[in-house]
Amino acid sequence: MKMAGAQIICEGLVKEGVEVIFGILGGAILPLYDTLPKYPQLRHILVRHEQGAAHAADGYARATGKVGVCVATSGPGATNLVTGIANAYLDSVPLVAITGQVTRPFIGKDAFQEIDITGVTLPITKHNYLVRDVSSLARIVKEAFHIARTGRPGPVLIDIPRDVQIEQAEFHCPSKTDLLSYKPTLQGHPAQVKKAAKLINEAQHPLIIAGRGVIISEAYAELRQLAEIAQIPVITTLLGISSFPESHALSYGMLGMHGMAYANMAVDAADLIIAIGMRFDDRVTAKVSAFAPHARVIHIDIDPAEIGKNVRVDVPIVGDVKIVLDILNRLIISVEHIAWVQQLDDWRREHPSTIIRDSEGLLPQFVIRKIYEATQSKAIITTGVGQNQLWAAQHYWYDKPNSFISSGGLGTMGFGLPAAIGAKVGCPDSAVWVIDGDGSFQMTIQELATLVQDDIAVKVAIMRNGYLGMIRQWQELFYGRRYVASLLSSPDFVKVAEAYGIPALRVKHNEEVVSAIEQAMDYQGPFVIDFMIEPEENVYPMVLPGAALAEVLEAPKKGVKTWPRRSTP
Ligand SMILES: Cc1ncc(C[n+]2csc(CCOP(=O)(O)OP(=O)(O)O)c2C)c(N)n1
Ligand SMILES: [Mg+2]
Repeated sequence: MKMAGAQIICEGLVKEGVEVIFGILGGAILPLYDTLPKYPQLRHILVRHEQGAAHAADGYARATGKVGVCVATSGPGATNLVTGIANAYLDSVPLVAITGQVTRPFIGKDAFQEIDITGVTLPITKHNYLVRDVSSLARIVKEAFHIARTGRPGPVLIDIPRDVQIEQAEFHCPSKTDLLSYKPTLQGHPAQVKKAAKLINEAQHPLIIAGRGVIISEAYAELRQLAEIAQIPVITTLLGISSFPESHALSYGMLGMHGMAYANMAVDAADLIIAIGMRFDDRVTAKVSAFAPHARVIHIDIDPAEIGKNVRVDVPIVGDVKIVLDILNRLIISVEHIAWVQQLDDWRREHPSTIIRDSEGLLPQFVIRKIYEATQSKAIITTGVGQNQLWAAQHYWYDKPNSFISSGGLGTMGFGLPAAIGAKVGCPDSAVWVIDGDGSFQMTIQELATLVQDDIAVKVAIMRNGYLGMIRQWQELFYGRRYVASLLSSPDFVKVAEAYGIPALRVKHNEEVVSAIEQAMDYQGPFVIDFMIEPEENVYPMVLPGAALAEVLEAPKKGVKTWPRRSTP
């Protein structure tokens, strides 16, 4: 049966199991929008800025494991997606971005709202297409989803001229996608897996570093099994948070620039690093030449390009984390590393890292801890970028798999709110909180309207310090406290929220925190809380740029109060 290109796109989306698309319309994508009412199974969520569409699709994809879909018109609509696409690219998030393009005869003529978006996004997409022939559209949509979700996931963009959306063709979709030059390796090489098992079985001080690959591969049980069989301590990257329950006795938190001191010390002392689905980002390794100086390194990753990129690797295993661990675990001998685990526990006692000092003023760490307690570690947390993000990583303890959604690779301010929209739409039964900065929040604040129009019950906790805080922290530490352009005014967020039709509270004192959180949770719809936190609070621990992981700066120790990190030990 013949159908218009726009209908072919919708048929393709339905076949791929798409349920939600985030977007904003415009002239070049009108034929697609005009067709949407024929497909009520495709829920469209109108955002207020295309960056919001891309981040919402990203949050949706991370929270559900499905492919997120965003749609924009040509020119400015397409370029507004760019930051969101780059964000998904760096964090390996499966996304399909559909953009309208000017009609084929106008391509290359600097037509109204013409931008070469496939050119622009070439380095930040896993693959992209400009569709010149309507008869290839069904195949391309299928391929795009296949590429986005398989192997190392990533964003794929399909740019579709308006006349291609209108032109008719037979709907012919191949039953299978077979791309000669694209065959991700899923099975780890058996000899390499054996070598890895031998190293693990011989190690005295083994340490697992879990990354987002564990979450993407849903290898929670396999990771836990490996850790438990051989009693191996587990630390995570920022994006690996919630790949392993943080209340587990073998969990030692996040490593890296703002990681736990004891996690960084463990890397320094380990004789074997088992790096799983992570990519040795510079925020993780700190000074590369001093990274894990006593350790052999096993690196399991689905992307061969990651092997040996930043850190020398003794046993590379290219494959899907879940499949590799499943085989590896069968070769691991059950042992206990009593002295080693004891050593980490001692370090954790001596360098608690998540202490919250007594303070008259409202501390962000305290607020986040209270959100953690109130939600009982069951919420999905998304974040802005900056201090708020690191406090959210450090002071909420993630037990629920895949419950921390944050912009790691690109570090995109403004990610939190739209990502939460996507997460809540994808997981309506989960509580979803954004822990945001006052600067980050203002970058995509307009998405409050999306919460209202589509009745999305996201709870927003703004850590208002009146600064671009992380930048101010760097100015304090490295630029002689010269706070050039980091002092940040903000509107009255309570009034702003109310203007959008969202109830909101301002919290200035410790005693008000719990009741405000409870009010937000009791309310059925979206809710905003403006927490007026101590303006010059810093994020610690911190590894200074250029320093080794083990040279970690800890929070000042005076008048501290410690919260027990976990029941055991
Ligand atoms: C889009 C974007 N622009 C600039 C930066 C650089 N940057 C990193 S953190 C930060 C400050 C963030 O301020 P805020 O959201 O208030 O968070 P805080 O650190 O105060 O918690 C800035 C400007 C960035 N990461 N992203
Ligand atoms: Mg701030």
